[in-house]
Amino acid sequence: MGFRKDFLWGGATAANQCEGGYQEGGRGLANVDVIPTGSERRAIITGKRKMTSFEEGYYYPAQEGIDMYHQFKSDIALFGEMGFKTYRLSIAWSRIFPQGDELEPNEAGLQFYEDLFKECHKYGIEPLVTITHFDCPMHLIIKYGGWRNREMIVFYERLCRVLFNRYKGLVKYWLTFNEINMILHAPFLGAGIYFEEGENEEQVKYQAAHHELVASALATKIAHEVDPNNQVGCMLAAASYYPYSCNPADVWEGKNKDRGNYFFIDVQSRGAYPAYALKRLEREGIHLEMSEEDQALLKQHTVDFISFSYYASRVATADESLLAKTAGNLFPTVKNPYLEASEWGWQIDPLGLRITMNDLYDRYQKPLFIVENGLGAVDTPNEQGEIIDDYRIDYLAAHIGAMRDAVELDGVDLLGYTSWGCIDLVSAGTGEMKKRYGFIYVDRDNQGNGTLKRSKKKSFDWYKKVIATNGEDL
Ligand code: P53
Repeated sequence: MGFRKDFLWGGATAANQCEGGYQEGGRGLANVDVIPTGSERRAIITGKRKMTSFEEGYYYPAQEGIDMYHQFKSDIALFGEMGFKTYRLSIAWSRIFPQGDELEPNEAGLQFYEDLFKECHKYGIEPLVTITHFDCPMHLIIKYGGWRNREMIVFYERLCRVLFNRYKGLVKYWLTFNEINMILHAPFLGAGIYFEEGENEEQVKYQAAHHELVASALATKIAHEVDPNNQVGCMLAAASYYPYSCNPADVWEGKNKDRGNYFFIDVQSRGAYPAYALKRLEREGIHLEMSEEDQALLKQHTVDFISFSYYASRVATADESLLAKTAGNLFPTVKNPYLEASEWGWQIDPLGLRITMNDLYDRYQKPLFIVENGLGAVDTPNEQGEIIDDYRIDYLAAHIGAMRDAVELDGVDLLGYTSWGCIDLVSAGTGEMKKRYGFIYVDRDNQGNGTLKRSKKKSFDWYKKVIATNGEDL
């Protein structure tokens, strides 16, 4: 009963939110570097406001992140102390190919990750590597237009070949694109795309998505060729939509909203564009350049497992007047009157995780991997300087409990769980430091002040116990 014996407990980060060192080791500039905090952030990540270099008067939190580039050894030691079996991290593409279109990789960048992976193995930690978590070399955006351009597949393939060959034996678990559906909601952050006046944005986004889907299949093919032990996953920003009411129009809306996200995984896991998507694209006058070779590749090289993030469930309605009452986040949702929300308006719904797991497992019948989940909250040290984050423990205990139900009671096959931001890092949505997810506190504020010193929160020992008991003692 319970979780597998080899269940992969751990935590997750992304290069752009923790590494910093943006000019170190020959690293090139990336989209994530030039995204500032503040009121224009949303317009920038959604591709409406173009920012392609540093501008006067803005603060760019990714430049230094939490300085993990320099502190990864002591940070990984702390993960080891908690008993992590896995650590999810991402590769900063522009460390490996600073411009993106070079023929030869940058050795300093490759060495950095090699050292990092070796450090993980010292503690028996299996790296889980996201090949791209939102970042794209800036040169590829300026010269080629990011993922809107088919050439990107060539550059991504080159990156993948280098990674799979260099890290053979060090890395076994790979994710091709973080939250691949984010391309629809934050195209500059997700895929290096900004829009030109008057262009058909949906056309651009779906063509770019097609390029990513083909690149993902190609990566899966190469990963398996280089090492048959490699396991490749897709990654979805998941959470099922609930219909706001039993009005069939709301139910239908919910189903279509879900399909808007499943579309990507349907292609990556089942190997073809689903009928509903082809019909919708046709109806909306979106024409995709898609060759027979593309279709064969998609068919033959489907993913080994389904990974996803889950923070909050979503609500769909056909009633336009309710849609105005959105509750935080980049995903359109109506406020759910039955749920409490976080300080950032993300609704807290542990059962929703079990529902989402069941939906995904019913649909794909492949092992699942929860690679992000957690509570973004303000942590205030007490007089002794400790962080007593019982709210975080409550959130995680409830979600891990629901995940255990999905495994024990529903029979879902789950490979592992990595909580998001196991060490405090920069928020992707807002660029803030004060939206914290970690078991480890980092002394740094929204303006970039602070010593960067690490300290354990109350949840540190709690998670250590959860791992030691394989999720029995929450
Ligand atoms: P933050 C929303 C906005 C941006 C990225 O988000 C997101 C989401 C949530 O669906 O996706 C993931 O930092 C992402 C992480 C991110 C995390 O959610 O805005 O993969 O990079 O940090 C949490 O609180």
